[in-house]
Amino acid sequence: MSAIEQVHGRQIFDSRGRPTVEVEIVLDTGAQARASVPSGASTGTHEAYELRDGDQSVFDGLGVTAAVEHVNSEITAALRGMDVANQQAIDERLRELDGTPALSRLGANAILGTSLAVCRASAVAGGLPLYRRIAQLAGVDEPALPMPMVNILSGGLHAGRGMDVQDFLAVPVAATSALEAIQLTSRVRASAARLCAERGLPTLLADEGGLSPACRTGEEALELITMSIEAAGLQPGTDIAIAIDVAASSLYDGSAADYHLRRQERHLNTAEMIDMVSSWVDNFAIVSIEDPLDEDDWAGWETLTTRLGQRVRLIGDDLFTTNSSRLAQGIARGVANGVLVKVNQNGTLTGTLGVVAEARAAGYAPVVSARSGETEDDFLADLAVGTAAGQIKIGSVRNSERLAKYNQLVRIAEDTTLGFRQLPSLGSTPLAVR
Ligand code: 2PG
Ligand code: MG
Repeated sequence: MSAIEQVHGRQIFDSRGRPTVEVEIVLDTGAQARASVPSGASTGTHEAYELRDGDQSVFDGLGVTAAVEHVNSEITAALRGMDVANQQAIDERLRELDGTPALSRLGANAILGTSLAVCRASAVAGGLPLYRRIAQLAGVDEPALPMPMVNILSGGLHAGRGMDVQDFLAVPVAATSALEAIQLTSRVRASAARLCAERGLPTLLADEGGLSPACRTGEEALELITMSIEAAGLQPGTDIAIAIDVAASSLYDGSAADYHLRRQERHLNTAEMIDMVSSWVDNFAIVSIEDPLDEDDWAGWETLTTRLGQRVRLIGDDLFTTNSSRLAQGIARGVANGVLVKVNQNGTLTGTLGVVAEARAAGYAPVVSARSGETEDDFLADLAVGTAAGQIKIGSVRNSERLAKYNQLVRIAEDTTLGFRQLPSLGSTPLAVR
């Protein structure tokens, strides 16, 4: 047994320069490990609670000194002496200590940083690569490298609302290895940048390293990404498929009960949103759509899933917020067929692994995902491999906080016993479309 001797928190800074929590675990053997916490911009209402100081005179209220203080006082006192190998007991202890459903007392950021650092420390103590340790905890016999979905064009809250839809991503369905996946999507990103430059569109980077060409409509962006795939000498659908994250909760206007597409000055109701998204699926090589409707529009999601659920992967992000009871509700209502997995939406590693297992048991594809605000921590790469999730969403192949994760996948791929996940099919329908 290796006992926890100290849990030490500190305030560091994420890829948007905003404060975030980093936690360092020290074991009685002297071994140490640390982890840090990501942060979203298009956050779901039902996410675990990110504790911010709120003092507007310091970092616009975004400081996390209270959360850090909780790590350095209550959390370290509660965990001191516990066996670092007992992740589940530690995560339960953290939840009990907090005592609120959304972890709002101590802060989900304080708790998650601790939970992830504990996992890393237990990998160090056990002499295991992190992905092997996660596989042990997840009960996964065959860890596997994931298929990435790579951000090419960005809008929404990641790009000053320059486009209404948040993400257009490339999925390298023809890739047979993680390295080839990175190489193929890099070609698409490079040709998208070339096309933007030729058309006089901006090529500066959005929050996740994608381009934000300010297309007025979803169709324009889909045409641009399709042309980028072709200009890279690749075939849309068979080499590179397209994924979309509409992030529709950030378009939804609760008082008017409609979706506001600001770039076109159009307001759509749920049925019109479903029609729009369906026409995209008819006309472009789309394999998955995330959050095409608002996080609480359950009835709309039911209609949408009946209409498109056999043709594309419908992924709930703000809808499920990596939360067991919301996912259970979705499964019971036949809503969506995929779930985005974000550790900080849940708050603990054990809770996150539970969501992955529940998704898998119901035939929902898990997609392990970064946030728009990230640090150099590469935990996510090991999480995707260790859970054999099948898919990972990190952002674009730009910016060190993104590349940290891609580079970790490259390192993990040196373990030649690991397989690489092709895109899972939907029933009998292969997901690469044309
Ligand atoms: C999303 C994520 C990552 P954010 O919506 O899926 O792209 O964005 O971290 O801002 O919620
Ligand atoms: Mg999303």
